[in-house]
Amino acid sequence: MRILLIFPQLNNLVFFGVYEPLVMEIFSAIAKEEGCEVELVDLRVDPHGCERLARRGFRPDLIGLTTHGFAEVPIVNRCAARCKELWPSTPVVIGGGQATVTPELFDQKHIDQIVRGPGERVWRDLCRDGIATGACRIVEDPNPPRVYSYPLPDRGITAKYRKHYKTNIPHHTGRPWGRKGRTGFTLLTQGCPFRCSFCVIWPANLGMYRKRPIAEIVAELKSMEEDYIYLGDDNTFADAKYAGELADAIRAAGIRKEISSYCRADHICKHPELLQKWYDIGLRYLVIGVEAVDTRKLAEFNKKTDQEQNVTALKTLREIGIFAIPHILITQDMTAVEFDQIYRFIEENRFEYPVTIPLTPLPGTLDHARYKAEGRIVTDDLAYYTFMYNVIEPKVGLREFDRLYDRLIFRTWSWRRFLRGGCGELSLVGFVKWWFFVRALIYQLRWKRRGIYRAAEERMQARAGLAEASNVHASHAPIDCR
Ligand code: B12
Ligand code: SF4
Repeated sequence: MRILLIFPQLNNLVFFGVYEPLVMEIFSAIAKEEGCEVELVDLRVDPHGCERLARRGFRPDLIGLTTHGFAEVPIVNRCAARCKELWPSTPVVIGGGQATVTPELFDQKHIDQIVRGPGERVWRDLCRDGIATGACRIVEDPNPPRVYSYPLPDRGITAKYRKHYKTNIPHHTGRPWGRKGRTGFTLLTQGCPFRCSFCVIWPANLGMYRKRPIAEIVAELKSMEEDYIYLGDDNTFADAKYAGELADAIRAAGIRKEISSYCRADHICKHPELLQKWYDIGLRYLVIGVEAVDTRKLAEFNKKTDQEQNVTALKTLREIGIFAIPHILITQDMTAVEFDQIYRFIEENRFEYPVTIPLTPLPGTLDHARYKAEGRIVTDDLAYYTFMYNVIEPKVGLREFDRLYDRLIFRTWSWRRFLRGGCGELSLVGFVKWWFFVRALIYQLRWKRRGIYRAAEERMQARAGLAEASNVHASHAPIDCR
């Protein structure tokens, strides 16, 4: 079979870089093992790639498309429709986290099969047996393997785009290894054993947490030419024994890379020696899900951590020499005082790259179900679900919330913080870049937020209309004489 793999464009300004389409490299390797011929188009860097292939006379027998996130749903639908224009008789199959949580949002007219959850085995079967035609089917692997195993990703298929895959975050840290540039991307695990209320990872992976065989990871890291590796896992260190053995194997193989990954605060507190071990083999950046700066809120998120663990984990990372990139959720119940608390936390901890995200209720999460039931979601417009906008009715009102949020960002990237030494090891050049960048970003957000305010006004009018109608209805309602 001739297979076409497509990675869609993303719906947003992605300021931290473009990472290789790993899932497509994995699927290319599987397809080739099954004797297929494979072409890949990464629409992020090659927007007219499909048209070019069609002009060249390329006719695929099967098209595989991945879905990334909620904000990409219309993009994926447009892409599937375009594929059907170019190749009307070729089946289109989609899969990925978003296909898993909201298969119903995808355009079943132009999509022949939607795969939910882990897809490596389903994909192999498709490459081997082809796809049954007829109405769109939603399928999932009935018995996904407990171990997440796949062949060495086919990085030859992305060689033509390779120069574009790099991180944009300038590591102007003054450290010898600090630089920006070419980035490799891989995974050690898939999914997460925890159940945080705001998080889409566990629904997107059907609740599973799967680890890759250590030998497979070592072979892959060895084969990767980049010195800087992004581990896109969600919870790399959940199994400390496994993570420890993996670090030992990486060291024994003589692999030396600069690594960034993700970790929970409690794992760091329980196993500081594990983080030291990973530092020794190159772990330098760790996104840590701080989420909130008080324990009550962490309990509301079902995060299963507390503020003391947050503080201890950050201290441990500093001592080891790993850069902590904290992710902090800005929730809609926050008052001005709580915004100040977040700022103080950022300043006290001297973070180089703090990330403050308005809580975004993604479909599939517990939070989405909750806010939907409470009628507090202001807009369902997917363009606002990129972790940059507030789409829930806040306690202090929409415009005031946004004002407080912008103020937090401006204070975070203020000369005051930098000159007081509050930006850690961030260099002057690095700071200046961020200073300009966040200002441009906030002005762009302000422009786009007008759509949210309009949606909120329409909702208010609709509510007022409904209330009026029900009053009229009540005054004309026949008296119940029973
Ligand atoms: C890598 C990544 C990116 C990359 C982009 C993708 C890339 N390769 O370059 C970068 C870093 C640029 C990025 C950016 C963002 N991302 Co992102 N990203 C991820 C991440 C960490 C990994 C995805 C991935 O490639 N996994 C590797 C593959 C192998 O695994 P997989 O996708 O699960 O695939 C398996 C199955 O799903 C299935 N499958 C997948 N595709 C297909 C296709 C077919 C045909 C079949 C049969 C099966 C199948 O089979 C595979 C094997 O089992 C995920 C989190 C995660 N761990 O999933 C977040 C994630 C997808 N990103 C997310 C977000 C929000 C963003 C940002 C908006 C964040 C921000 N504010 O800047 C940005 C911007 C994106 C935008 N809208 O503009 C959210 C999406 C939430 C949602 N549902 O909307 C996620 C889930 C993170 C999170 N914790 O919430 N991201
Ligand atoms: S936020 Fe982190 S720990 Fe919580 S469920 Fe998501 S990936 Fe797991």
